Amino acid sequence: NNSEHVSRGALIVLEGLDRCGKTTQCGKLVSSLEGRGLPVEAWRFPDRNTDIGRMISSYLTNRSQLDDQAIHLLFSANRWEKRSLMENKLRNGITLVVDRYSYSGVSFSAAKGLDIEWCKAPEKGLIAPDLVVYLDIMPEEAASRGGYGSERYEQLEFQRNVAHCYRILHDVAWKVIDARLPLDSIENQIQGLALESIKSCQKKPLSTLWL
Ligand code: Z5A
Repeated sequence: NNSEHVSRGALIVLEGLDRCGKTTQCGKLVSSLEGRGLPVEAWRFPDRNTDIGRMISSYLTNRSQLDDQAIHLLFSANRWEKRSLMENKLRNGITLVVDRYSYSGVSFSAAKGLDIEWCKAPEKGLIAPDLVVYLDIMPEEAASRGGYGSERYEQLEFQRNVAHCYRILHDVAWKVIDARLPLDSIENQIQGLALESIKSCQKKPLSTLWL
């Protein structure tokens, strides 16, 4: 472990409603950072490859039922089971570009009517992102992109509630980008923000979320 000799990587999170373009933009950002020779990895939550992730996937595809509180804690546990690996990667200089994080966790559960503070509690102490990019889109517009599949949350009315909860969580450090802009324009904006964050986080220690 040579982590004491390398600058740490940045934790970069993309958030937004379903179909806002997060997955597309995470891919573009990772390629462009790789192209600059920067160490970077693409991550996403839920990570469906673990035992907990498989339980989440089964719930999302309506193959199992769980109480709202139970699924909330599983989503959170799925982040906790990855926390130490994330820390190792960041300390070893690798930037992580993450498609959804705790903000999705809280917004999607609070959208069902769970208390927002209750929803935040299990997220406290996870690694805080250095940059949160919110791809802003009206639920109606996201729905019109088509491809709402058959997963549990892919319904317009529910996405409206999620948008409302994201607005409550919204903090001044978030960078909000209009998700209706052309792909290239969004890509360029995110790239600029990411490079700035990678540079500035080198002087900052890792910090914890919501503590
Ligand atoms: N969830 C939760 O409840 N709790 C948690 O803690 C977490 C998640 C982490 C699964 O997530 C569900 O889990 C999710 C939240 C909940 N439910 N919902 N809804 P997921 O990450 O597996 O699935 P997703 O986030 O819904 O991914 P997605 O459907 O792939 O959406 P996306 O990544 O935001 O969009 P995209 O695939 O990049 O783009 C969508 C389409 O729009 C595609 O055809 C693009 O070509 C097009 N697109 C993209 N950008 C543009 C622009 N700029 N203009 C025009 N068209 C565009």
